[in-house]
Amino acid sequence: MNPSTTPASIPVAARPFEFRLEPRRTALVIIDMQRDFIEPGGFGASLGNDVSHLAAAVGPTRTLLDAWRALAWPIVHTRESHAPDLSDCPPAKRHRGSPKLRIGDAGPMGRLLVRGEPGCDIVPALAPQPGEIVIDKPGKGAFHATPLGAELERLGVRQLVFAGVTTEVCVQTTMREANDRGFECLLVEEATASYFPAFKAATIEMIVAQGGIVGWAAPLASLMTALQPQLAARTASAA
Ligand code: C5J
Repeated sequence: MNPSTTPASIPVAARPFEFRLEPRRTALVIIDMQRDFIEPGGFGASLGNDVSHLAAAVGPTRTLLDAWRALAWPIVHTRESHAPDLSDCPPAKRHRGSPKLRIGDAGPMGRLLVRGEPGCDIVPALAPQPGEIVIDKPGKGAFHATPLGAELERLGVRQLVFAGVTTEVCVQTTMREANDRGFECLLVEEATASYFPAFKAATIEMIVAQGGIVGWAAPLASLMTALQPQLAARTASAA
């Protein structure tokens, strides 16, 4: 699509009311789609979770990723991860509870949540491509102790479309951080998942309650329908 004919905003049917997506100023933020959360033998499983609940979010997230890549709009991937010496892992985080394995312990996919280990990688279907931003975050929120805010400012981004896991932990924490920093945030419902389906549902309700106190939520189909003219124009201009 000729940039001069790109609309200033694209209406997306969402809750609690229409989200007006601003082309090129909206980044896709994919939270922690790492093997350590999604596959058996990782950090999520070490906490006693049924990791099979998270697989459902991979396909819808890939649909979003393909769309953002086709449109050449900004893409951010995050990884909850720690330095090999665990210097960025607060003892209060590492020693919480009584998991089978703790952060930094060796499991079947390497040391849990440690950068460079196989389990810390993003699942192959969603692997970052050159030019996409990858944020390693020691906390649950992606703004805490990371360059994410500076990267988004550099790109002139003011809206964030969210996918990833888990809905009520790192996705929600990051949405709340972003909301407090003045970003408009849209969560794509099928592209997020929790080990506890009831927590996912409750989180979506919390986000959209009180007139969108944290942001908006929309089904994947709403967003893809809204983006269709942009995607068709891209395909036509590439042909
Ligand atoms: C958790 C995350 N659940 N990515 N991390 O510990 O949500």
